[in-house]
Amino acid sequence: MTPSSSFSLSIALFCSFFFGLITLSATTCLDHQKVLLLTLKNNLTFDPSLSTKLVGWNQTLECCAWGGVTCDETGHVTRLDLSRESLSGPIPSSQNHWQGLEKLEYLSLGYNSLTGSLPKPLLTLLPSLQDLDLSYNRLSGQITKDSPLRFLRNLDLSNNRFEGPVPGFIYKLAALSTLKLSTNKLSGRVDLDKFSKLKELYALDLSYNKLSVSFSANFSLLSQVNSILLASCNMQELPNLKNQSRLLMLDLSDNKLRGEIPNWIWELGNGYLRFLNLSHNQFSGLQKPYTFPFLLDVLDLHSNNLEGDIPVPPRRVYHLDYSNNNFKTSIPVGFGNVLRSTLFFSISNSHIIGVIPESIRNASSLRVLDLSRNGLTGPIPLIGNMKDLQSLDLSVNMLSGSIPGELTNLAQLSSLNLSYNHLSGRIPQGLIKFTSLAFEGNDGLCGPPLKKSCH
Ligand SMILES: *[C@@H]1O[C@H](CO)[C@@H](O)[C@H](O)[C@H]1NC(C)=O
Ligand SMILES: *[C@@H]1O[C@H](CO)[C@@H](O)[C@H](O)[C@H]1NC(C)=O
Ligand SMILES: *[C@@H]1O[C@H](CO)[C@@H](O)[C@H](O)[C@H]1NC(C)=O
Ligand SMILES: *[C@@H]1O[C@H](CO)[C@@H](O)[C@H](O)[C@H]1NC(C)=O
Ligand SMILES: *[C@@H]1O[C@H](CO)[C@@H](O)[C@H](O)[C@H]1NC(C)=O
Ligand SMILES: *[C@@H]1O[C@H](CO)[C@@H](O)[C@H](O)[C@H]1NC(C)=O
Ligand SMILES: CC(=O)N[C@H]1CO[C@H](CO)[C@@H](O)[C@@H]1O
Repeated sequence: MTPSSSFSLSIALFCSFFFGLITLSATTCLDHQKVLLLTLKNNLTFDPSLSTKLVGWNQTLECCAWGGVTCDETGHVTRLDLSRESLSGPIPSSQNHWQGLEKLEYLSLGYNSLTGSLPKPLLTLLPSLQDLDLSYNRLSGQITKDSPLRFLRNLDLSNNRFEGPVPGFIYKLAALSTLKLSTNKLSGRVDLDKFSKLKELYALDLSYNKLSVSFSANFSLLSQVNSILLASCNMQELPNLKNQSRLLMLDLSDNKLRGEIPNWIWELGNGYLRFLNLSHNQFSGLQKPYTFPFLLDVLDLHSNNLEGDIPVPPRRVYHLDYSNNNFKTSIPVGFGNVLRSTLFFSISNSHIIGVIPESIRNASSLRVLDLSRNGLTGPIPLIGNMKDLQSLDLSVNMLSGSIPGELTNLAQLSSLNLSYNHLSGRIPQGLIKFTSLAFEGNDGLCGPPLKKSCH
């Protein structure tokens, strides 16, 4: 490219940018779009004192400038965001409210208190719709069986009360990228194989319904899938996910999975897995050898039947839940040294024995530490340096010795439970703000808040 041609190119770019701006700011909404929106407003129930967008829709202002409304350069409404607008009652269901919004690409009515069913016009009369978000409402009834919305990319109906089967039209939405149906009352069988035809699928969430999810032996989703959330889906077996090389989030909690956690699971996403929830299953252990992915920051294995060595987590983990298992081993000596950036650690009720390793002191970012209901022995370690600790539960163990005065340094501590151990001596002055329930069941402890005085 010669200097002069690149110069004229920049002029051209500059002009188109400049005039683009002018047309954008000069956009006025078309009369019929304004009439449609005002009719919609008149038929929506909302609390004017809580509304920030709808409340300002009126004749005096130009409708493309109304809160929650975006138009294209021809004055057609393209985006309508009425989330968190204190809407209640049913979604207007007459054709007249929706027909004519033919350029609408994005519609959100999420985080309101809408009731009633999903009006058919939403799925049939908005030919350009790409994103539909009705999450966090109280919508009920069945989801319409079919829909011609060929361009739909993101559908979020989560956190409502929808019932009946997952509608068949979903598997025909060729552009579907994100599907969230979690926390509803959907029922029936879902064959995961049907999702493998969706070439654009990126995130799938069917959790917390009454669904029974199954799949064939050669099942595989497209490799770009990034998030698979199938909690409470009555799954008896692990699907083969070995090919999911982009997976960042996997939730298979509250299913009926058993046996060893296969070691391929740690290789999902090519080592980029960030979130794994396998809690509330019947897993008995981790298949060896295994290497946790370095980037894993949430690992939830609670309420399984894990036995044997306590797995040493990767160093970035900030939420680690091993509670309600059956380890019957002791916490490895250097365990605290890998929890340096961990905020939450629980291994409550997991048949842990031995002493609490001194290295726990190095887990100094912890906000919650729960080692309750185990067979731990020895002293309470020195953890006065955990300046963010809010909750410490060491109850129902066999810990002995006196309560370290250091505990009074924990300025953020709002919940403490040392009850039912073999602790002795005077309760440090700084801890008397906690009730006697935090200390009961230790025969050797004395002084306030306990009634027993020290001699
Ligand atoms: C119309 O809405 C604007 C912005 O919310 C407000 O300032 C104005 O007072 C309203 N006009 C009428 C007639 O309600
Ligand atoms: C799985 O295998 C069956 C037959 O064994 C075949 O009909 C089906 O198309 C396969 N599915 C996929 C996703 O490859
Ligand atoms: C995984 O991907 C490879 C390569 O793309 C393919 O050959 C193989 O059949 C896939 N495995 C499954 C179970 O789909
Ligand atoms: C893991 O799943 C369980 C059950 O579905 C849920 O209660 C828990 O909050 C999840 N854990 C995380 C860290 O999200
Ligand atoms: C805590 O961390 C420090 C600094 O990394 C290290 O020197 C020390 O040995 C650790 N403490 C324990 C008990 O492992
Ligand atoms: C401490 O744990 C014991 C045993 O689980 C329980 O009875 C008690 O209420 C708890 N105390 C507090 C203050 O939470
Ligand atoms: C169903 C319903 O409430 N329809 C009303 C919608 O708003 C228009 C006025 O804009 C009324 O005429 C309808 O009765």
